[in-house]
Amino acid sequence: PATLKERLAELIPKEIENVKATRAQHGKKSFGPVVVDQLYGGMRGLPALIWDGSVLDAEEGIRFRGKTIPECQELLPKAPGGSEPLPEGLFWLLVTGEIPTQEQVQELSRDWAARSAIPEFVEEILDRCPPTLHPMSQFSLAVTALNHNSAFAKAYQSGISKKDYWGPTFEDSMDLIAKLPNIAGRIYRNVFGQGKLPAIDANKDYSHNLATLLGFGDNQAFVELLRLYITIHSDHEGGNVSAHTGKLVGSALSDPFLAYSAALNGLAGPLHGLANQEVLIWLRKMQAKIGEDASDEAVKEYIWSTLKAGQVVPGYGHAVLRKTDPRYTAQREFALKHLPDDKMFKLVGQIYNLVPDILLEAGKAKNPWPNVDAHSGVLLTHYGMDQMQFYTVLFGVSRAFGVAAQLIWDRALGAPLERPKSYSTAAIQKMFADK
Ligand code: FCX
Repeated sequence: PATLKERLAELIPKEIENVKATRAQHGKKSFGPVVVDQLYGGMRGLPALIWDGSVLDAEEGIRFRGKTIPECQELLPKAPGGSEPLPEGLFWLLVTGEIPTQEQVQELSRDWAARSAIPEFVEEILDRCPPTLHPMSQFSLAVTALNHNSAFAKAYQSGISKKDYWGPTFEDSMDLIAKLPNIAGRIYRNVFGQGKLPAIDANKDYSHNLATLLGFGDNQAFVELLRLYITIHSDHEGGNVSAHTGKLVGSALSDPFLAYSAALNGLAGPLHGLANQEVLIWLRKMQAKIGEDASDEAVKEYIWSTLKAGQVVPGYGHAVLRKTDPRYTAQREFALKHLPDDKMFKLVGQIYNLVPDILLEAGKAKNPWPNVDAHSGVLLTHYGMDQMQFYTVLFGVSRAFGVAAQLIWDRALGAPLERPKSYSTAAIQKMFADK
């Protein structure tokens, strides 16, 4: 069977034609008006980007190349004895739109293991970081430094033709994904003092290796959790902060390492990926204040006190979603299967029954339902990973899959430099002075 790169090489010319035909037929058609509030309002709902890998429906949630999370769980290849999808298969799906064979997925695992080593100077950068530097900052530093060996940057310097951009972008993207476990593992062990980093095993899948580097490789349930975790966090259409940052920076022909480190800096914000850390901190504070088996009344009061202090309830709300996030549901089902009696899991369930009504009553949030971050930390804590400052790093490992797939296609399709127009408030006032 074809390798991922071979299959991609077959798909690209067809897709270039498809885009050409679409633009020829529809290029001048309007999406409708843009209203001034969208300029002030974080561009909500503004049609501005193309990305085929995943599309988010406000009611239904994410679909990866048309497939829901339960469909991915059913259709994507699994590890022997496992029941969660292998993220290798999800990456294949994001890149090609096709479900790979078991053999193709195994080949990806082997390829990534073979590419997994990080340069010694990057190890040194990480080893010199003070343990007080947030793991996400360390992560971003290390990914930036990988640009040292970028195939794309090198090819560009030697005058590569535009039509060949995707080749070295593909190689860099594969290297990027492959090297993240060694970076994440090193950060985890450096910051939280968990012994020496073991080697990647060329016969194990990506998530198993990541779990091993983090010190949880013997726990099959944790390995399964990582497979699910990486799959569901990989992509959330093109406009979220991390995916869009990666795309934007990549549009300047910054290589995938530079583009992805920029994306990581966006993911590190508390309204985005850092929310998984914030949820756990919030839950711990709640437990410290009202005890472990608190009544609904006490929990409600705590939620209200968060809102009254001018803070957000982390893990709830979404810029696009208007229903419970299917990524939350997938994690809840995992918990029901593997840790139904966990106390924190029960607290998360209790909060799920209380927060939406409170957010509705408070009357501001457009979506009172939980997002992906409301659940992930509780699952990790259950298996002993209770260092919440590390959680967003795992999100970052996963989000690389979506951003990398996007970068490859952007370069294949010749996506131009992004450069939207900004306006001053004075210009807006003048423009609509008599209207
Ligand atoms: N708690 C309290 N207030 C909330 C809220 C929440 N969970 N969600 C939204 N609101 C507030 C907003 O802060 C805003 O208040 P303002 O008018 O005073 O500025 C108002 O409700 C309207 O916001 P809304 O349009 O519903 O939401 P946005 O698209 O502006 O923002 C996020 C979306 C996700 C940023 C927002 O819901 C939030 O802050 N949630 C908590 C943080 C979080 O969980 N982030 C993770 C999201 C995601 F899944 C991810 O990227 O990982």
